[in-house]
Amino acid sequence: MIDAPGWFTEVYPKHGSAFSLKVKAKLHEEQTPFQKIEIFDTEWFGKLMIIDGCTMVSDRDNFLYHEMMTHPVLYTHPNPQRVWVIGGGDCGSLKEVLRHPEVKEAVQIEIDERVTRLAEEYFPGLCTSNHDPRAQLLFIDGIQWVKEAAAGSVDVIIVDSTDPVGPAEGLFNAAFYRECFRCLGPDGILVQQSESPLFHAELIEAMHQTMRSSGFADTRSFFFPQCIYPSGWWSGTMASKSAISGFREAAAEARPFETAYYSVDIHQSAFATPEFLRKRLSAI
Ligand code: AG3
Repeated sequence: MIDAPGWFTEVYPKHGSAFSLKVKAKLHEEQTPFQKIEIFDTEWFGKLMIIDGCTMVSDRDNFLYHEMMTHPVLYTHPNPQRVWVIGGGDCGSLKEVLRHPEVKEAVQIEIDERVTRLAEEYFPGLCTSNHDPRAQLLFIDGIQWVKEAAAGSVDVIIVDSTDPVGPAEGLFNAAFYRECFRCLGPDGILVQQSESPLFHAELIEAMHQTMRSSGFADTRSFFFPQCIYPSGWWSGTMASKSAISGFREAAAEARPFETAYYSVDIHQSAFATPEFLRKRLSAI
């Protein structure tokens, strides 16, 4: 079954499960210095980008992930003017960030330029803000970038990476979080994609612990559906330099752009923590 012709399948061996999409054609395949990238045209999910065998983006459902990796954090920070997206080479997060008029500069720091070039070709809808005068696209290592950047030089850091293996592994440890902490201004917030609450609860717990021990005063996870990712249920985790006490609800309500998923209700409900995770996180 798993190798059924005409289907793309990502297998999760550890969790005895898999996810498949019916494909019409493979449009592209290349090995970059960092990873293998494949692009498919699918039956119902539109274009699909795969990196090292893992689903990254589909036309159909990427709005869930990109809206949730950007709007909750930007409406939690009191005044987000300077934003970095680490990873995020498909430019979907960058596009959502630039919908906020209060953002004055957004820097995307992607290690693999090919991800962006292929997104421009196959996912033009994600790249519509790449030429926004506030945007800067860099193709360098995000770990190096945070090491060299000036203290207090950013308000929000969004880590939009692949799973914590391969090129993204170094984005999930204390050394990286400490540099992010140093780069962030006084109310600065880091938000990072944090995998599946069902499959990776121990990773989410470890992230909270490591973020706190790296200096962050407050950490919160939020949850959203993402059917092309393992278990179909995904999360992001925020680490804030100051205590998080709610969000800019009136501004979120009056947002001057359209969303397909994010709303004030979604923002509030996304932070409700499932009991099995609350038990793990309550001691941190
Ligand atoms: N970033 C998260 C991808 C993780 C998916 N994991 C998997 N399929 N095993 C996606 C990049 C979107 N900008």
